[in-house]
Amino acid sequence: MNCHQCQKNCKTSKRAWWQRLTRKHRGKQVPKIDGNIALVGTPNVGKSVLFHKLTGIYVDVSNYPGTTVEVSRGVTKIKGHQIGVVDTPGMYSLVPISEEEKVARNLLLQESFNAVIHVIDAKNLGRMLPLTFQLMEAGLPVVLAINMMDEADNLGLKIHSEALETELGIPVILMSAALNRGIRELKQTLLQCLSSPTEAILANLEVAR
Ligand SMILES: Nc1nc2c(ncn2[C@@H]2O[C@H](COP(=O)(O)OP(=O)(O)O)[C@@H](O)[C@H]2O)c(=O)[nH]1
Ligand SMILES: [Mg+2]
Repeated sequence: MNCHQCQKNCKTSKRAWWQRLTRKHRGKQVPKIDGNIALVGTPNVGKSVLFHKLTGIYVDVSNYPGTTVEVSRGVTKIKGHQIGVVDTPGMYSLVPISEEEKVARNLLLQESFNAVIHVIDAKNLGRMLPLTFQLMEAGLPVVLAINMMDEADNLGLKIHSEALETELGIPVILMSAALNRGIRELKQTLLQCLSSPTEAILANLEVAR
């Protein structure tokens, strides 16, 4: 039996259902956002795992305008503050080659962030730090999240985060997003970024088309 053969008055029940739904959401306010952060880095470093650890399950996934590249957005709550989080597509360089890299770069250029978290793989520091420098040179408020520390530990690799912090002059956090390691420290750092927002100096970078 399909809907049109149903004995009930469908029109009435549909209206009642819609009224119930709108009543439920009436009066609810859109949460006030206290700041915005972006997750950037090459593919497979754990950006999306970290994104979900920060934001939970309620995320908005949409195509970046004019492209088929998906961008996820969510909100993280830290000590009463609501912070917008965007998970950017994988990028190797601020000089884009792929569609994904163009989208990631355009996001960084067109939106304003309190912190740009560069997520890197602890096992491949040398290969990944050049993008950190590019992001810093672009004037972005970079926080370096050295992820996959569990794997680095298993390989006997030691990373001196304090020395790196001093050398680079930016916050450095050792973490294993998949194991919830370092998430608390990262959130603490993000709170500090909220109270001292840095304006990106992007004048010398043109938006890639
Ligand atoms: N061992 C380990 N694996 C991780 C960690 N974080 C992420 N991964 C894994 O790395 C892979 C890539 O993660 P994903 O978040 O999709 O990377 P993305 O491409 O940067 O978004 C997945 O298989 C994750 O489960 C971590 O801290 N430790
Ligand atoms: Mg991802």
